[in-house]
Amino acid sequence: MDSKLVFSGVQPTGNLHLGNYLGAVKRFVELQDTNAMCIYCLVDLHAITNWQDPKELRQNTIEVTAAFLACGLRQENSIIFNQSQVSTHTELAWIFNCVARIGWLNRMTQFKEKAGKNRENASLGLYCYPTLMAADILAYHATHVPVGEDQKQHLELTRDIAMKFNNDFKTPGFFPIPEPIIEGTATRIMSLRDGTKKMSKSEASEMSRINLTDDSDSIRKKIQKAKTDPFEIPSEKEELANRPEAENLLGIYATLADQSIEKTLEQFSGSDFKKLKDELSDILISELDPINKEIKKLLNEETYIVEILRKGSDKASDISQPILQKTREIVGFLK
Ligand code: AQP
Repeated sequence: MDSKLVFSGVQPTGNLHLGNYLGAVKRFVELQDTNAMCIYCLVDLHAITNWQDPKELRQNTIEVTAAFLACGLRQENSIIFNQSQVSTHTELAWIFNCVARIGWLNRMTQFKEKAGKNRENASLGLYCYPTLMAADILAYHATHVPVGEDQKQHLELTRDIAMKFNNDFKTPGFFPIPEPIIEGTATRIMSLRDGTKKMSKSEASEMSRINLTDDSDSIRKKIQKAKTDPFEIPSEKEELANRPEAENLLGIYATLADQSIEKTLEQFSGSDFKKLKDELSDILISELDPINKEIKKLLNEETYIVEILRKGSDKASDISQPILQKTREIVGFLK
């Protein structure tokens, strides 16, 4: 086992989409297959920062776990668990609420985007989401965090919290300063309907995203209807500036074909979008079809999934409880 300790989480707020898969879960599987210790969490406490129907939250937790397994995560190699089943996260989050500064939280762009104009009516949980995320990561002394580009600012806040805690309590190095892993051509997959917006579970239009549960016909239909522009595919990367939809589709193709954007442009330059869309549909279907079939199979095995989460939560508690106890001592709480 190498010295890396990897932690990341996904909200069980709906079906995972291509952005979650390429930006996060596929990376999780690659890291699992190195020698690093990997801990992956279904962050249901984060999910409830926006109201969730209780039945749907439960079902989504099962479904996203099934998607994790179908993508290749294995309980033998990674700890897979459910955040609300491990109380360390909320206890540490409270301590971090007292370390983080309001000014830091006020700068978080995701809160501004998600709260929108009706900020006064957003939940307090949505506002302090990043301190809970810091607790998720630091409760395990995680050193590396694979995430999509949208989580970069929250990771920086986690680093600031770790540094301030270590400094305030004169415990240098107690919390490691975690490194984000935001790499590759798929750190920000954009909506199929608007290349300036990220692909997201909460976007109203189903046509804006490819879900891991989509069958081949829906994948083909969504790609055929994806927004494009009237120009042909260029030969140079620079010519993609101001063509966000073209850049997005080519980026997805490049990632799935495991090749550079330059090589992808060479392959498609001078052709219209039909050729790109046809080949993109084919490559997407060959990647996602086995995952889709496996998710369906696993959804018939709910007891097995619930058991994986329970065992994972026990292992996660075993690692994070001693770190919480040490943190309590450092802060000055009685045993
Ligand atoms: N479009 C994306 N491209 C690349 N990576 C992405 N991620 C999310 N969207 C993209 C990454 O997926 C991981 C899990 O995300 P999440 O479910 O915890 O929350 P999110 O980022 O808020 O995802 P959504 O789909 O956009 O949900 P809503 O609509 O509820 O906000 C993270 O590592 C994230 O970076």
